[in-house]
Amino acid sequence: MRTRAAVAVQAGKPLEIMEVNLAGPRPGEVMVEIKATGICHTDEFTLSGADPEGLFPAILGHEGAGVVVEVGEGVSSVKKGDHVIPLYTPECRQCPSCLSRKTNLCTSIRATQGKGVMPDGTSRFSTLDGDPILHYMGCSTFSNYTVLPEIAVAKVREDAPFDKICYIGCGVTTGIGAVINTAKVEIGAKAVVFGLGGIGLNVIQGLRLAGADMIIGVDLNPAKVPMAEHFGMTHFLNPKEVDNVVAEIVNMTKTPFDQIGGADYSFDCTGNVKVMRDALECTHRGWGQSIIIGVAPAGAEIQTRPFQLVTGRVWKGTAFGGARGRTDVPKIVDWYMDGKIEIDPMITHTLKLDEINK
Ligand code: AHE
Repeated sequence: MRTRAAVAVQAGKPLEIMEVNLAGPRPGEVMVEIKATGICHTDEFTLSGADPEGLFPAILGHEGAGVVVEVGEGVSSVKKGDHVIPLYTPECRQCPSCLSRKTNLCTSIRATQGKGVMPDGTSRFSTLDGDPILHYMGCSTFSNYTVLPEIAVAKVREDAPFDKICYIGCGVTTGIGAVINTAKVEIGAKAVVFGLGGIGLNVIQGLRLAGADMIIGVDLNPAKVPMAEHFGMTHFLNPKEVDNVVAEIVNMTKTPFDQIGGADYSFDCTGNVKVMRDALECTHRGWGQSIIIGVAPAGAEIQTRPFQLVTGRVWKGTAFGGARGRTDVPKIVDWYMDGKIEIDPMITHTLKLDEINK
């Protein structure tokens, strides 16, 4: 069939809207009509050419929602008409990673996914001249229709609005999941969120959901304060206004019973490796945990004194918020529909596919 898509023809160039060919789903695959998609910083990271896994031409996009229109042979978990959210972290429930119960990072198709192809090594997209166009993160949601492996779609309730729940395909799950799955934040905790963009806001609402007492937001842009406070930030810190961010946070988190100070948890939502160091070092001696979420530039490395870890601090990372997509994403859609979490205030712009480069 033919479909319209925003194609990343080459690194550093705007996406090109064009008609492309899309082959039907092969065994174990499904075709989805994408009803809405978000644009994530990671799409931009890849388009810029900075992503070592970036391959072109490709159809980007990994934060979508839509309807199954066709299923390939052997597909049993979804059927035509089902509402789904594509998963860039699939859940096969059979690979050593899924079976370990220690990680959400299913590895059954990650190798082919990183090459921009379906599990059989071929692409379903091509130009009208027949030249292959690569998939992206196994999703390619910047297309009116796409094909994904069955294990890379989460079936969700049909009364949820596509233009809101598409955000659960990445940002919402990544931020909230980092709190509840990766850090496992407890009631009463003191936490710090570095970077008050979409991921940071979702970390903040995850912290509020988890019952954190203190949620310190750190950002260079004070204009982000109102939205962060709306989602639950209790204190704001602008690094430009203090001499030493780490010392400031340590002092802010001291209590009459704890004159050592330091956050119980911190989250990096910036991708800046210098901020990641501050995020680690502002956590509490003995038990502080710092969770890296932000995508750092290719080749960038983190640094700290080993003593920071020797004295009990833990540095962790998280992808897709530690969520098992087919199991957890439907629940997060329910949380949104039941009013436990908010998405609507974060949807600041709605564009047509043709406006995607705006
Ligand atoms: N291809 C990049 C990896 C970029 C990266 O770290 N991606 C994050 C965020 S994706 C959604 O925004 C991630 O979770 N990746 C999981 C995965 O399996 O890649 C590079 O640097 O190589």
